[in-house]
Amino acid sequence: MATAKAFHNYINGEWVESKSGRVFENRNPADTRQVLGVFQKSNAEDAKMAIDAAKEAYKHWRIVPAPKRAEILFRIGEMLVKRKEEYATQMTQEMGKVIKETRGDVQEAIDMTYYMAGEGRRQFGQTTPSELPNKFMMSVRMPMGVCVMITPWNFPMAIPSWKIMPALICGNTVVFKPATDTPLSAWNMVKVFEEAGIPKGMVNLITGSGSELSDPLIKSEYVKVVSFTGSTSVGKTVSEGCAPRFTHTHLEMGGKNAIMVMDDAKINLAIEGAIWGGFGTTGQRCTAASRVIVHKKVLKEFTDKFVERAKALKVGNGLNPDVEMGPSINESQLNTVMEYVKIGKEYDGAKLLCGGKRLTSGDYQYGYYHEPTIFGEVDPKMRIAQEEIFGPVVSVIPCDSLEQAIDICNGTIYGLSASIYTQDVNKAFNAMRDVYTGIFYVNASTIGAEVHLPFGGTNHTGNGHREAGIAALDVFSEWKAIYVDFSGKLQKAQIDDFAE
Ligand code: UN1
Repeated sequence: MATAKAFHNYINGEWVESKSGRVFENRNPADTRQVLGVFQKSNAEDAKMAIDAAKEAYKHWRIVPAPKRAEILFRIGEMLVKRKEEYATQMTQEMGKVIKETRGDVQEAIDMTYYMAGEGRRQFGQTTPSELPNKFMMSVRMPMGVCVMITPWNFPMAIPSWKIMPALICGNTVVFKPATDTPLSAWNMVKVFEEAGIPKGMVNLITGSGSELSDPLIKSEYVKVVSFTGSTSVGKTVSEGCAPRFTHTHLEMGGKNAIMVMDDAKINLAIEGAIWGGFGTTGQRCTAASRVIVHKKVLKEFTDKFVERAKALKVGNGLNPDVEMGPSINESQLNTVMEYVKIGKEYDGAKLLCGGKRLTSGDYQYGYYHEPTIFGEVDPKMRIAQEEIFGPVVSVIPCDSLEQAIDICNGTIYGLSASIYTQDVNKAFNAMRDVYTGIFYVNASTIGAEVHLPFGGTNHTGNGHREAGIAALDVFSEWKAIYVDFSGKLQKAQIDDFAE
């Protein structure tokens, strides 16, 4: 067997091995015989070096004019465009989602890069009249310093770009720790940064396990922002780890998103939305539609057709353009899916309508494949309807009215995305107002957010911040209020304030 290519960390503008002397393999979840490369299993020393490099680079980068910072981002965007197909192909190989979706992932990174490059000429603050004559006042966004990005495997280029691009345009420097399942896409992205000519230390990449790197990264006194996307339980650990130093955190965590299908909905459209939202990315999106709340009047028609469509989905290697659903990311994720199918059947007592099994025949034996699975007659309190599964498992929950659908929709600890299918504008607006999520769709699925609106959720999905859109700048910059007094004297009103 040919030896797999070794990929290195990128620290202070150099490609370097980990001080640990250890590496880990990156295997294709669609065919685990394929090793895509070996990557550095970094340790605390590597984390420290990366943080030091970012800290040093910050001294210069923070004063580079934002429109000049933007020029580098525009170059990165152009290079990503040229490499889109190559990077999408490698992404499908390393994490399994189908090629159409990985093209979308790279495209989202391109879109975010251009969008944030545009912010280089905006980053507007406020100017407002002073109470005093001959005095101006304004607010400006200031960069913060070293930002640590801990990113997930399900959007291996898009999500890092949501964090890195706004951080850079605001004048910060970055330590990037991608998920262990997708180091190649992270490496590809950083390769583009290097070739676009970023100053050394501006972006540093260290690969390795979260459990080993989390503490040295988030507990460093030099790190000013930690931006994390992943599970709610890990997010809690990140939050607690950052709290003693008041390090700013941006957390984007779990979801249990619902599509509501009303009795006046266009049923076929709703079914397409439920298929795309439930089984796109093999259900491994935080925005995945893992619950479909259906009005009883259309329940039978919807369910029959939904199950028929799910059964017909072509599961396989995502590089095959006909394939509609790829494998789970790894064995442990597949085991979670199988565990939840068992919980649904045995503990919850829900009705399994289709799927429910791992696929093992033929070429499936080499990957982590599972059938698209639908449970019917699901009670909203069942575990399968409450807990994030992150796999191709959808619960159909019956309802009697819009009000009940909204209650069910709001009845989990999460609040990322939701959608309604209806032809009634009043129902749509009612739901839009009363559903407590960060993202809401009308007559579209729960997935497909674009880069220029805020992305994030309520409740245990987030901690109040949003990425994407202008909102992202609030994560990676701090306001400074500036008063300029050109009266040349201590103005009386100021004295009065003190005299009171
Ligand atoms: C995620 O699920 O982790 O809105 C991100 C969407 C994608 C991003 C999803 N643009 O579904």
